[in-house]
Amino acid sequence: MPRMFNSPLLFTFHLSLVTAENQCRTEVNMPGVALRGFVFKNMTVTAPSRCDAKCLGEITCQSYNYHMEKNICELNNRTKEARPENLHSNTSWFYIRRLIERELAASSCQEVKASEGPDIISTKYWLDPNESGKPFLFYCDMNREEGQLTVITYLADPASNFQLSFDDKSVSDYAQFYMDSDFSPLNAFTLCLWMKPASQLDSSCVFSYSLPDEQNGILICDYVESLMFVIYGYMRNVYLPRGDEELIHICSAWENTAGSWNFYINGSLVESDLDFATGHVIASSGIFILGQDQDEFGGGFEQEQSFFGQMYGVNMWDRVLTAEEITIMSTNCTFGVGNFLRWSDFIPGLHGNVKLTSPASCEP
Ligand SMILES: [Ca+2]
Ligand SMILES: [Ca+2]
Repeated sequence: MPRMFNSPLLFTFHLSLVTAENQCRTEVNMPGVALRGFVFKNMTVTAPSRCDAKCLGEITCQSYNYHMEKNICELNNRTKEARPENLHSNTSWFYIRRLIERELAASSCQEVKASEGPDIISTKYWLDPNESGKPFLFYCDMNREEGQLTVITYLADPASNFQLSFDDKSVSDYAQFYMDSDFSPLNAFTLCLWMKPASQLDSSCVFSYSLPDEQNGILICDYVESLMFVIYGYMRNVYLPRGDEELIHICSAWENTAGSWNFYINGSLVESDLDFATGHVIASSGIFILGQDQDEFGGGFEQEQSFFGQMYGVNMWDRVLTAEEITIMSTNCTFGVGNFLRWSDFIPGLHGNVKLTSPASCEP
Protein backbone atom coordinates (compact mmCIF):
# COMPACT_ATOMS: atom_id res chain seq x y z
CA MET A 1 0.00 0.00 0.00
CA PRO A 2 1.51 3.32 -1.00
CA ARG A 3 2.09 5.80 1.75
CA MET A 4 -0.12 8.80 1.59
CA PHE A 5 2.74 11.01 2.55
CA ASN A 6 6.19 10.46 1.14
CA SER A 7 7.47 13.27 3.27
CA PRO A 8 5.99 14.55 6.49
CA LEU A 9 6.73 18.05 5.21
CA LEU A 10 3.80 17.69 2.84
CA PHE A 11 1.57 18.04 5.82
CA THR A 12 2.97 20.80 7.93
CA PHE A 13 0.81 23.35 9.63
CA HIS A 14 1.99 26.86 10.29
CA LEU A 15 -0.83 28.55 12.10
CA SER A 16 -0.69 31.16 14.77
CA LEU A 17 -1.57 30.53 18.36
CA VAL A 18 -2.75 33.31 20.57
CA THR A 19 -1.87 32.69 24.18
CA ALA A 20 -3.47 34.34 27.16
CA GLU A 21 -0.93 37.13 26.82
CA ASN A 22 -1.49 37.68 23.10
CA GLN A 23 1.89 36.35 22.16
CA CYS A 24 1.81 34.62 18.81
CA ARG A 25 3.59 31.40 18.07
CA THR A 26 3.49 28.74 15.46
CA GLU A 27 3.18 25.01 15.78
CA VAL A 28 4.11 22.21 13.40
CA ASN A 29 3.16 18.59 13.36
CA MET A 30 5.53 15.97 14.70
CA PRO A 31 5.92 12.95 12.44
CA GLY A 32 6.61 9.49 13.82
CA VAL A 33 5.09 9.98 17.26
CA ALA A 34 1.74 9.72 19.01
CA LEU A 35 0.57 10.72 22.47
CA ARG A 36 -0.68 7.69 24.39
CA GLY A 37 -3.07 7.57 27.32
CA PHE A 38 -5.14 10.70 26.69
CA VAL A 39 -7.32 9.71 23.74
CA PHE A 40 -10.90 10.56 24.56
CA LYS A 41 -12.36 10.03 21.08
CA ASN A 42 -11.21 8.30 17.91
CA MET A 43 -12.66 8.02 14.42
CA THR A 44 -11.74 7.35 10.81
CA VAL A 45 -11.73 10.42 8.61
CA THR A 46 -10.96 11.20 4.99
CA ALA A 47 -8.00 13.51 5.52
CA PRO A 48 -5.90 15.09 8.27
CA SER A 49 -7.73 18.38 7.85
CA ARG A 50 -10.91 16.60 8.96
CA CYS A 51 -9.17 15.50 12.14
CA ASP A 52 -8.08 19.05 12.73
CA ALA A 53 -11.68 20.21 12.38
CA LYS A 54 -12.87 17.47 14.75
CA CYS A 55 -10.36 18.62 17.36
CA LEU A 56 -11.44 22.23 16.98
CA GLY A 57 -15.03 21.11 17.50
CA GLU A 58 -14.31 19.56 20.89
CA ILE A 59 -13.73 21.85 23.81
CA THR A 60 -11.60 19.24 25.57
CA CYS A 61 -9.36 18.49 22.56
CA GLN A 62 -5.82 19.79 23.10
CA SER A 63 -3.97 17.74 20.51
CA TYR A 64 -4.49 14.81 18.20
CA ASN A 65 -2.74 11.77 16.75
CA TYR A 66 -3.18 10.87 13.10
CA HIS A 67 -2.50 7.48 11.52
CA MET A 68 -1.29 8.31 8.04
CA GLU A 69 -2.13 5.01 6.34
CA LYS A 70 -5.45 4.21 8.00
CA ASN A 71 -6.62 7.82 8.39
CA ILE A 72 -7.37 7.27 12.05
CA CYS A 73 -7.96 10.43 14.00
CA GLU A 74 -7.41 10.29 17.78
CA LEU A 75 -8.34 13.32 19.88
CA ASN A 76 -6.30 13.89 23.06
CA ASN A 77 -7.26 15.88 26.12
CA ARG A 78 -3.61 16.63 26.92
CA THR A 79 -0.53 17.80 25.06
CA LYS A 80 2.90 16.23 24.77
CA GLU A 81 4.32 19.22 26.62
CA ALA A 82 2.10 18.46 29.56
CA ARG A 83 2.84 14.72 29.52
CA PRO A 84 6.12 14.19 27.62
CA GLU A 85 6.54 10.70 29.03
CA ASN A 86 3.43 9.63 27.10
CA LEU A 87 4.80 10.53 23.70
CA HIS A 88 5.61 7.25 21.94
CA SER A 89 7.49 6.65 18.69
CA ASN A 90 5.55 5.07 15.84
CA THR A 91 6.34 5.82 12.21
CA SER A 92 2.70 5.40 11.12
CA TRP A 93 1.47 8.31 13.20
CA PHE A 94 1.97 11.99 13.59
CA TYR A 95 1.04 14.18 16.47
CA ILE A 96 -0.08 17.80 16.45
CA ARG A 97 -1.14 20.21 19.09
CA ARG A 98 -4.38 22.11 18.77
CA LEU A 99 -3.62 25.41 17.15
CA ILE A 100 -5.92 27.72 19.03
CA GLU A 101 -5.92 29.04 22.52
CA ARG A 102 -6.47 26.25 24.97
CA GLU A 103 -9.98 26.19 26.28
CA LEU A 104 -9.48 23.37 28.75
CA ALA A 105 -7.73 24.72 31.80
CA ALA A 106 -4.39 23.18 32.69
CA SER A 107 -4.21 21.43 36.04
CA SER A 108 -1.13 23.29 37.30
CA CYS A 109 1.25 26.16 36.64
CA GLN A 110 3.86 23.53 35.77
CA GLU A 111 1.63 22.26 32.99
CA VAL A 112 1.13 25.78 31.61
CA LYS A 113 4.86 26.39 31.69
CA ALA A 114 5.56 23.06 30.00
CA SER A 115 3.02 23.83 27.28
CA GLU A 116 4.00 27.40 26.60
CA GLY A 117 7.76 27.14 26.88
CA PRO A 118 10.48 29.03 28.73
CA ASP A 119 9.34 32.51 27.66
CA ILE A 120 6.08 32.20 29.55
CA ILE A 121 5.39 35.20 31.76
CA SER A 122 4.21 35.26 35.35
CA THR A 123 0.60 36.26 35.50
CA LYS A 124 -2.92 34.98 36.15
CA TYR A 125 -4.01 31.71 34.60
CA TRP A 126 -7.16 29.67 34.76
CA LEU A 127 -6.32 26.33 36.33
CA ASP A 128 -8.36 23.30 37.21
CA PRO A 129 -6.24 21.55 39.84
CA ASN A 130 -8.89 18.93 40.58
CA GLU A 131 -9.74 18.45 36.89
CA SER A 132 -13.33 19.04 37.90
CA GLY A 133 -14.25 21.20 34.92
CA LYS A 134 -14.52 24.22 37.25
CA PRO A 135 -11.31 26.22 36.88
CA PHE A 136 -10.12 28.88 39.30
CA LEU A 137 -7.93 31.86 38.62
CA PHE A 138 -4.40 31.41 39.94
CA TYR A 139 -1.26 33.46 39.90
CA CYS A 140 1.66 31.50 38.43
CA ASP A 141 5.13 32.74 39.25
CA MET A 142 7.01 31.11 36.38
CA ASN A 143 10.41 32.01 37.81
CA ARG A 144 9.96 29.67 40.74
CA GLU A 145 11.29 26.17 41.04
CA GLU A 146 9.38 23.27 39.58
CA GLY A 147 6.78 22.15 42.09
CA GLN A 148 6.38 25.59 43.64
CA LEU A 149 4.94 27.40 40.68
CA THR A 150 1.37 27.62 41.89
CA VAL A 151 1.02 30.52 44.17
CA ILE A 152 -2.21 32.14 45.20
CA THR A 153 -5.79 31.51 44.25
CA TYR A 154 -7.56 34.70 43.47
CA LEU A 155 -11.03 33.37 43.41
CA ALA A 156 -11.16 32.20 46.95
CA ASP A 157 -13.15 29.20 47.97
CA PRO A 158 -16.67 30.48 48.58
CA ALA A 159 -16.21 29.79 52.30
CA SER A 160 -13.75 32.70 52.43
CA ASN A 161 -16.13 35.34 51.12
CA PHE A 162 -17.17 36.91 54.42
CA GLN A 163 -16.23 39.66 56.82
CA LEU A 164 -16.07 39.87 60.60
CA SER A 165 -17.49 42.78 62.58
CA PHE A 166 -16.20 43.65 66.02
CA ASP A 167 -18.94 45.95 67.30
CA ASP A 168 -17.43 46.95 70.58
CA LYS A 169 -14.08 47.36 72.26
CA SER A 170 -14.25 44.32 74.51
CA VAL A 171 -11.87 41.58 75.63
CA SER A 172 -14.62 39.03 75.05
CA ASP A 173 -14.85 39.74 71.28
CA TYR A 174 -12.26 37.90 69.24
CA ALA A 175 -11.76 35.21 66.62
CA GLN A 176 -9.31 32.43 67.29
CA PHE A 177 -7.75 29.52 65.52
CA TYR A 178 -5.56 26.91 67.15
CA MET A 179 -3.02 25.94 64.58
CA ASP A 180 -1.82 22.38 64.93
CA SER A 181 -0.14 21.93 61.63
CA ASP A 182 2.21 19.52 59.95
CA PHE A 183 4.18 22.46 58.61
CA SER A 184 7.84 22.83 59.48
CA PRO A 185 8.57 25.95 61.52
CA LEU A 186 8.39 28.98 59.26
CA ASN A 187 11.61 30.51 57.97
CA ALA A 188 9.50 33.02 56.06
CA PHE A 189 5.93 34.18 55.88
CA THR A 190 3.61 36.71 54.32
CA LEU A 191 0.62 37.86 56.32
CA CYS A 192 -2.09 39.87 54.59
CA LEU A 193 -5.35 41.27 55.88
CA TRP A 194 -7.95 43.93 55.30
CA MET A 195 -9.14 46.07 58.17
CA LYS A 196 -11.58 48.88 58.59
CA PRO A 197 -11.28 50.33 62.07
CA ALA A 198 -14.51 51.91 63.32
CA SER A 199 -12.66 54.73 64.99
CA GLN A 200 -9.47 56.46 63.97
CA LEU A 201 -8.88 57.53 67.57
CA ASP A 202 -8.37 54.20 69.27
CA SER A 203 -5.36 51.98 69.40
CA SER A 204 -6.14 48.36 68.77
CA CYS A 205 -4.45 45.06 68.06
CA VAL A 206 -5.64 43.42 64.91
CA PHE A 207 -3.65 40.22 64.67
CA SER A 208 -1.80 38.18 67.25
CA TYR A 209 -0.05 34.83 66.79
CA SER A 210 1.24 33.40 70.03
CA LEU A 211 3.80 30.63 70.11
CA PRO A 212 4.51 28.24 72.95
CA ASP A 213 7.95 29.87 73.38
CA GLU A 214 7.05 33.50 72.51
CA GLN A 215 3.68 35.10 73.22
CA ASN A 216 4.38 37.92 70.75
CA GLY A 217 5.24 35.59 67.86
CA ILE A 218 3.60 37.82 65.27
CA LEU A 219 1.64 40.89 66.27
CA ILE A 220 0.08 43.78 64.39
CA CYS A 221 -1.34 46.67 66.36
CA ASP A 222 -2.80 49.90 65.05
CA TYR A 223 -1.61 52.90 67.06
CA VAL A 224 -3.58 55.37 64.93
CA GLU A 225 -0.59 57.31 63.62
CA SER A 226 1.48 54.20 63.11
CA LEU A 227 1.25 50.46 62.80
CA MET A 228 3.34 48.28 65.03
CA PHE A 229 4.74 45.01 63.75
CA VAL A 230 6.24 42.42 66.04
CA ILE A 231 8.05 39.29 64.88
CA TYR A 232 9.31 36.97 67.55
CA GLY A 233 9.33 39.77 70.10
CA TYR A 234 11.20 42.25 67.85
CA MET A 235 9.35 45.40 66.84
CA ARG A 236 9.04 47.83 63.96
CA ASN A 237 6.76 50.87 63.65
CA VAL A 238 5.52 52.31 60.37
CA TYR A 239 3.91 55.71 60.03
CA LEU A 240 0.42 55.37 58.62
CA PRO A 241 -1.35 58.28 56.94
CA ARG A 242 -5.07 57.97 57.71
CA GLY A 243 -8.36 58.90 56.20
CA ASP A 244 -11.75 58.45 57.81
CA GLU A 245 -13.45 55.07 57.93
CA GLU A 246 -11.02 53.64 55.50
CA LEU A 247 -10.55 50.08 54.40
CA ILE A 248 -6.84 49.26 54.45
CA HIS A 249 -5.11 46.27 52.90
CA ILE A 250 -1.83 45.43 54.60
CA CYS A 251 0.75 42.77 53.88
CA SER A 252 3.81 41.98 55.94
CA ALA A 253 6.41 39.74 54.30
CA TRP A 254 9.45 38.43 56.16
CA GLU A 255 12.24 35.88 55.91
CA ASN A 256 14.78 34.94 58.56
CA THR A 257 18.06 34.60 56.61
CA ALA A 258 18.74 38.32 56.22
CA GLY A 259 15.83 39.30 58.43
CA SER A 260 14.42 41.12 55.41
CA TRP A 261 10.98 42.59 55.82
CA ASN A 262 8.65 44.30 53.37
CA PHE A 263 5.46 46.05 54.35
CA TYR A 264 2.75 46.94 51.85
CA ILE A 265 -0.28 49.20 52.19
CA ASN A 266 -3.00 48.88 49.55
CA GLY A 267 -0.66 46.98 47.26
CA SER A 268 2.26 49.43 47.44
CA LEU A 269 5.55 48.77 49.18
CA VAL A 270 5.88 51.44 51.86
CA GLU A 271 8.65 50.08 54.09
CA SER A 272 11.58 47.69 53.79
CA ASP A 273 14.07 46.71 56.43
CA LEU A 274 16.78 44.19 57.18
CA ASP A 275 17.92 42.32 60.26
CA PHE A 276 14.42 42.02 61.67
CA ALA A 277 14.24 38.90 63.90
CA THR A 278 17.08 37.38 61.87
CA GLY A 279 17.61 33.69 62.46
CA HIS A 280 14.37 33.09 64.34
CA VAL A 281 11.85 30.53 63.22
CA ILE A 282 8.13 30.84 63.75
CA ALA A 283 6.59 27.68 65.16
CA SER A 284 3.81 26.25 63.03
CA SER A 285 1.75 25.26 66.07
CA GLY A 286 0.39 28.26 67.90
CA ILE A 287 -2.73 30.30 68.56
CA PHE A 288 -4.06 32.93 66.19
CA ILE A 289 -6.25 35.63 67.75
CA LEU A 290 -7.90 38.39 65.76
CA GLY A 291 -8.96 41.54 67.54
CA GLN A 292 -6.82 41.22 70.70
CA ASP A 293 -3.22 41.15 71.86
CA GLN A 294 -2.20 37.95 73.64
CA ASP A 295 -0.06 38.62 76.69
CA GLU A 296 -0.11 34.92 77.46
CA PHE A 297 -0.55 31.87 75.26
CA GLY A 298 -4.18 32.13 74.10
CA GLY A 299 -5.21 34.89 76.54
CA GLY A 300 -4.14 37.89 78.62
CA PHE A 301 -6.21 40.40 76.63
CA GLU A 302 -6.46 44.10 77.56
CA GLN A 303 -9.50 46.14 76.72
CA GLU A 304 -7.61 49.21 75.48
CA GLN A 305 -5.94 47.00 72.87
CA SER A 306 -9.19 45.42 71.62
CA PHE A 307 -10.15 45.95 68.00
CA PHE A 308 -13.36 47.77 67.04
CA GLY A 309 -14.33 47.64 63.36
CA GLN A 310 -14.34 45.16 60.51
CA MET A 311 -11.84 42.65 59.21
CA TYR A 312 -11.59 40.68 55.98
CA GLY A 313 -9.34 38.16 54.31
CA VAL A 314 -6.73 37.39 56.98
CA ASN A 315 -4.40 34.94 55.23
CA MET A 316 -0.86 33.75 55.69
CA TRP A 317 1.63 32.04 53.38
CA ASP A 318 4.77 30.15 54.31
CA ARG A 319 6.96 32.23 52.00
CA VAL A 320 7.60 35.78 50.83
CA LEU A 321 4.99 36.74 48.24
CA THR A 322 6.11 38.92 45.36
CA ALA A 323 5.13 42.56 45.02
CA GLU A 324 3.04 41.66 41.98
CA GLU A 325 1.05 39.02 43.84
CA ILE A 326 0.37 41.47 46.66
CA THR A 327 -0.65 44.23 44.28
CA ILE A 328 -3.11 41.95 42.50
CA MET A 329 -4.58 40.80 45.82
CA SER A 330 -5.04 44.38 46.96
CA THR A 331 -7.57 44.97 44.17
CA ASN A 332 -10.29 42.80 45.75
CA CYS A 333 -10.90 41.82 49.36
CA THR A 334 -11.99 38.32 48.37
CA PHE A 335 -8.74 37.58 46.54
CA GLY A 336 -6.18 35.24 48.00
CA VAL A 337 -6.18 32.08 50.06
CA GLY A 338 -3.23 31.46 52.36
CA ASN A 339 -1.45 28.14 52.24
CA PHE A 340 -0.54 28.37 55.94
CA LEU A 341 -3.48 30.23 57.46
CA ARG A 342 -6.77 30.68 55.65
CA TRP A 343 -9.42 33.25 56.37
CA SER A 344 -12.02 30.49 56.66
CA ASP A 345 -9.99 28.87 59.48
CA PHE A 346 -11.50 31.45 61.84
CA ILE A 347 -15.15 30.60 61.17
CA PRO A 348 -15.50 28.01 63.96
CA GLY A 349 -13.61 30.22 66.45
CA LEU A 350 -15.77 33.34 66.86
CA HIS A 351 -16.20 34.55 70.43
CA GLY A 352 -18.40 37.17 72.09
CA ASN A 353 -20.30 39.44 69.73
CA VAL A 354 -18.10 39.02 66.68
CA LYS A 355 -20.47 38.84 63.72
CA LEU A 356 -19.88 37.07 60.45
CA THR A 357 -21.58 38.52 57.37
CA SER A 358 -21.34 37.20 53.85
CA PRO A 359 -20.48 38.08 51.19
CA ALA A 360 -17.65 40.46 52.00
CA SER A 361 -18.52 43.94 50.77
CA CYS A 362 -15.03 45.35 50.12
CA GLU A 363 -16.58 48.82 50.43
CA PRO A 364 -14.15 51.46 51.64
CA1 LIG B 1 -1.17 43.44 75.83
CA1 LIG C 1 1.36 40.73 73.87
